[in-house]
Amino acid sequence: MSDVDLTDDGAGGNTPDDGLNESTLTMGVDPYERNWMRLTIGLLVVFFATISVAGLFMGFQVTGAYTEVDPRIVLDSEPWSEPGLRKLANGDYEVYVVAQTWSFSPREIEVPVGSKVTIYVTSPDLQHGFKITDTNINTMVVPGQVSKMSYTFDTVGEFPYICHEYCGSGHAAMYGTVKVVPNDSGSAAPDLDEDTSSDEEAAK
Ligand SMILES: [Cu+2]
Repeated sequence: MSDVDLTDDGAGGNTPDDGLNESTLTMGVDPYERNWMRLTIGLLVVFFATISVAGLFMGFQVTGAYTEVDPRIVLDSEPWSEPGLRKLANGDYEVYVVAQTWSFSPREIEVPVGSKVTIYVTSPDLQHGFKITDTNINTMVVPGQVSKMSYTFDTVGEFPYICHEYCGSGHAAMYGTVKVVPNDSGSAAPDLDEDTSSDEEAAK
């Protein structure tokens, strides 16, 4: 079987029944190879477009380390000594979540529908994961680093969160729930115990 000589000057070499004479070669590239090149370049364009749209318009971002903490003492100091939900304003909350073997603290986060929640997560021991179902909240939790993410909960319901980095025998027990409740009181301020205390603290 004769090989295709891509440096062939057309003066000879290919026999007519190769189907690879000079008229079927563009810039000396075999038609099949040319199609694979097109497919490859097309896929690169699709991947680039996918990442661009997700990053620029859908809020998918690499979660960088928001700040660094000392994992050996992080739980001894504010705000990590009292993880949980804090109200910043109507419809605007922040929550500090500690992921450790083998639980999340807090285990339940309750906010009224429409609330924007900024989440800070850290770990004092091992590497864990933090993923809230049906949202784009999904990060690794690395000891010594604080991951920060925001999400607006627009639908009433329960959104379980889980650890998705295997962290030992109790890994499967690492879960919790975001409860998004109807904002039915008329006033935008929900009656949450944490909110009252944080409001008082904020007023000081
Ligand atoms: Cu885990």
